Amino acid sequence: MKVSTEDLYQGVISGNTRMLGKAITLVESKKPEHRQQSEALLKKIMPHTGNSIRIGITGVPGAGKSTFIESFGLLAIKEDKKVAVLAIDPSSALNKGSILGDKTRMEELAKEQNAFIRPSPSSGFLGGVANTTFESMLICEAAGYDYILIETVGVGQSEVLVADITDVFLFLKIIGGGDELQGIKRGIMEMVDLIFINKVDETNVQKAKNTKLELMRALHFIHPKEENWKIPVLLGSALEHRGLEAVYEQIESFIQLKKSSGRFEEVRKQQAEKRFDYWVKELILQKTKSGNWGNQSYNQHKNSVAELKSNPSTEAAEFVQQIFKSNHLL
Ligand SMILES: Nc1nc2c(ncn2[C@@H]2O[C@H](COP(=O)(O)OP(=O)(O)OP(=O)(O)O)[C@@H](O)[C@H]2O)c(=O)[nH]1
Ligand SMILES: [Mg+2]
Repeated sequence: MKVSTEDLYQGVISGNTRMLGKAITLVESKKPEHRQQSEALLKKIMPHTGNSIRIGITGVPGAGKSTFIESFGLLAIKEDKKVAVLAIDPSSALNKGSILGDKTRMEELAKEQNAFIRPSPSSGFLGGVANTTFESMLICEAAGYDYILIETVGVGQSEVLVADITDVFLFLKIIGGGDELQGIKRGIMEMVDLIFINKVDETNVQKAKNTKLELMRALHFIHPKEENWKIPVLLGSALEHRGLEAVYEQIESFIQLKKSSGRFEEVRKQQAEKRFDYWVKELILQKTKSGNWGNQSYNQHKNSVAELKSNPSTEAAEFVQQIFKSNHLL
């Protein structure tokens, strides 16, 4: 049964998790009728958004991101905070069961009244399909969550996408394995605000300290994203709940610093601008694909590019020119 925008709105702002789930499903939907309701809902909730700390977590597959989120989430809940997790499930496009896998890994957190865990299929996150993680995050904020934790897929563009919508970007590293092995590109180091070396126990603490030194040397050559912030490299174990308090405190200090310098607001404004551009491109492309442009259809142009008969930029320029002309915009 269709739920009205008003009911969704009331449900979300009163913190009803069933309605929160429905609202997220709505913003994730690509159906035109859902898009319209989704925008109406987002418009209504807007005054209730913006009050969380948005945390992005990256690291190679298996680094312990989900385990970290669970552990960190439990700690935040102990501090009387409400925690929402938007986990991007990398393998869900291939294997539907894996969503459950990730959920199981956060089973302790999932039991908590003040936690909300939402796995999203990565098929809706990477590639040519619109990603709506930002909008899902706004809905969680309207529902009163203090921390929003977003796990990246750890491949391709997902780090950039998550870094572009969060206030703090955390990098989970495991001991050993060269930087290339861990997929650490310089670009990632430039996005990071805090590093946590995970899976540290008494058997490998010396190796972990060496890894920390290497990382600190590497950081020395990187232009810091925030002035006056020295990127902390912390050690611990997400599984055994060690070292998480220090992460929690450092995040608090980082947010304080950004707020007092005005950077917190400044970055959020820049992120909102990027998000606007993202949607303009996305919506124009969608309309362009489905629109009727006389004999100049999107598919005709795309096919001739696919057949390697013409160069993509020339074909796109001709097509766009045609659209604007047919609408008397030129
Ligand atoms: N020994 C040890 N194992 C850990 C620790 N943290 C996570 N693990 C284990 O590492 C494995 C991978 O952990 P996940 O939390 O699923 O890692 P992830 O980065 O979310 O993995 P993907 O989502 O597949 O990229 C699991 O078997 C965890 O139990 C830790 O601190 N110590
Ligand atoms: Mg995971």
